Amino acid sequence: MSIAEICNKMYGKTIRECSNEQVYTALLALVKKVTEERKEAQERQEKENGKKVYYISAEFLIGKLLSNNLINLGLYEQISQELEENGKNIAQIEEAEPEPSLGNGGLGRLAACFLDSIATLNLNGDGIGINYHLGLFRQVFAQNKQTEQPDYWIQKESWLTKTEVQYPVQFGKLSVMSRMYDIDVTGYEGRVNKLHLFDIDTVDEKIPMHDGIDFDKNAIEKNLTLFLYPDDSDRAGQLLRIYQQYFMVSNAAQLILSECRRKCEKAGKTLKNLNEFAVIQINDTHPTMVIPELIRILTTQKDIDGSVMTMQEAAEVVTKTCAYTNHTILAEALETWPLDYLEEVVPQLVPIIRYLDENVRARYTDSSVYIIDENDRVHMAHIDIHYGFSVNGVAKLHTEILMQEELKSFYRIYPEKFNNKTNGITFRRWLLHCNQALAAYIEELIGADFKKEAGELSQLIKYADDENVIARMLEIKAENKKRLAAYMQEKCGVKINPQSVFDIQVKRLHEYKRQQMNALYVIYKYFEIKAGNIPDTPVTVIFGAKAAKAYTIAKDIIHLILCLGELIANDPDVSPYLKVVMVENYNVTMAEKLIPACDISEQISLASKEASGTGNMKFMLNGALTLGTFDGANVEIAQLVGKDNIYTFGASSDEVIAHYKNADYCAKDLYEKDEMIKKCVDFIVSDELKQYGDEENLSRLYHEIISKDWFMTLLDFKEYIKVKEQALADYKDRAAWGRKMLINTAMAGFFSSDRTIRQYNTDIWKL
Ligand code: F55
Repeated sequence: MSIAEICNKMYGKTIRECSNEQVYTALLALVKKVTEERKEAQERQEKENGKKVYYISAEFLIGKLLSNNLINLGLYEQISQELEENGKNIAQIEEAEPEPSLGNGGLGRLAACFLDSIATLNLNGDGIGINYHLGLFRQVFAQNKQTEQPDYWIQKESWLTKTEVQYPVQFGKLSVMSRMYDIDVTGYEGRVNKLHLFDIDTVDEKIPMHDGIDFDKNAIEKNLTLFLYPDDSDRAGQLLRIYQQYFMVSNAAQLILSECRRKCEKAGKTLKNLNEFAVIQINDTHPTMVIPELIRILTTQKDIDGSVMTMQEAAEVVTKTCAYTNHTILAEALETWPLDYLEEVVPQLVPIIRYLDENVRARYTDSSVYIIDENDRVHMAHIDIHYGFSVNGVAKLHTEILMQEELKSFYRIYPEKFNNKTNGITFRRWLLHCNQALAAYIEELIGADFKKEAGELSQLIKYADDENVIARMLEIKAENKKRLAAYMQEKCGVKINPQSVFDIQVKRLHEYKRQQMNALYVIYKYFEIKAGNIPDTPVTVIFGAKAAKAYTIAKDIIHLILCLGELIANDPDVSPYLKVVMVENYNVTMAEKLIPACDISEQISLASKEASGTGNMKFMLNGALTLGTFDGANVEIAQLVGKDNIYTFGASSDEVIAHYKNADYCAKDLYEKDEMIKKCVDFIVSDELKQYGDEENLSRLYHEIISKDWFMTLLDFKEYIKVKEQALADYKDRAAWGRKMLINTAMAGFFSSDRTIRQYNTDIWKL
């Protein structure tokens, strides 16, 4: 069916007469129908007897799906042409689609890229997660501060399909009935898989955010799937999170076991062979309770042959089925739940967790590998490592640090379980869709193979010294910058100069990611310009970041950036040369607009702290040059492009780790002994800046930096300035810069999530 027919059927109108919203809804119907047909064809072909990967994750930051699905189904060209012929524009239709905000940041977005690649590689694999009614909050700035608003992303017509699948989930004091919703995951010229999102029918969306959440029986039923990770700084918040996690994994376990029972029966086997039919990838520790939950079910319900497994048998089967991915080495981010919280929410798991812990204690004397510690806290990652067959980090350096530092006692016991899987991104969304001009030009140069085989991008290298190619690359970048400027003007009412250097730092706000160091650079540059050192090319520093609602210092950093933006905009001496913008409500959709327009990609985390980063890969692919520390996947980017095509600086991870071990880092010393550092940091609490902001927030941040600076901003600050100034100076030589851009795009093939998923499959899943 054509769009015209659907518009006619749904609204009795022509495409031209329909609103963008109506056309969007018509396209939603069309894509769903095509996907349905593909699924049916797929089901006719395959017997569904093989092994399947279940990617369980509390977050799937899938972004808008219309264009993505059209591209993957091979319909994009045709549809955008039909729309064009009828006075509509696909980009404007896309504006009508709400973005599902089912993730915080990198971890959730990674899960979404992985689903795309699993389907593209024709692997049988589904995602399992939670259907949060209000995903992550919508960020709204008021008085130069972040406020959090509810984001009602689910509309009457959406990509969600309500299914008849329901499972009972038993908590300590109540039981609920779940409902499964599905979103089809289309592969690029590949199969259709599913994202299963569990929900309950009783959620009450009308509960106002500020009412606080009451944890009686009724409230859980109303709140369970309402928010994505509500503030967990108090007991109530943490309990809700355990409720959500168990809800997710109990549904996952029931779904997986019901699918596997069917397959086992057909094959004349029992659930003792579970690992021949299923492999479960545990995305960080949020789904870890799937391990005790599976053991619980396998030791209480009858197997196909009527037998019931012993604890030991069940633990063995589950260990062969589960694999764990670690995404952080920040100690404060490693989940440990107090045993009495688990006792309250999931008492049925406690004897199993105790059994698993006793087993560990019987085998090992090193108390650092126990599951339950001396304070009766349950270390979730320890369950995964003992009772899973694979432990992976997400970049070479990260995995190295896991093995040598954070998890070294585990690495000693289980060296064979540890492996690295450097993250990746889907090139469909992060090149073909978000940068259509560049994708088309690459196709002109090297053909279309790179769309399926990202490694083919390396063929671009042969044009590294071709002036015309470089000129065209620069032209495409300039067009993308103009488009972003127009978009920001229209949507946010901010004017940015498309001739300026676009220096962009977009990612969650965290002290370790050091947005505060970039803000200090802005202060430095402000002084420079005031002193008459006018930059050759104006600079636009763009930030985008949400801070967790209860993360005070992170919110203070946002306040600093917004105040600086206002102060500079109001200063006619400086504003022609320097502009600071913080985009509101940074999300996947905004990323798709910012990344193709970027010149300098800020990846400035304190070495050893950013497990991988994936924004760094998106920027590189789109021809931005990285300004970064030797952290996470930056290390691998630097190796690939070579030192002339990246701007690196800062203390190494070894140095940083040594500082922590020796407790010898002192921010105060650096602040007092260096006049320039002192001048920049003091500006945070200057009268000039306070005009635009709040004394309390600014002085709290100031004191944090001079007295604590846990992530060593001042350690790297001077070198950061130096290298950033070098990058800005290099920008002037457009041809040389364009060559660096081309090399970055050419070498980005390694960071395709197709490569990552092939490695997961070869080394871990073995589908
Ligand atoms: C979300 C919820 C909790 Cl409770 C803890 C962490 C998160 C989260 O969003 N983590 C996250 O995004 N981690 C990031 O994962 C990426 C994908 O592996 C990495 O690239 C990135 O370095 C890491 O910080």
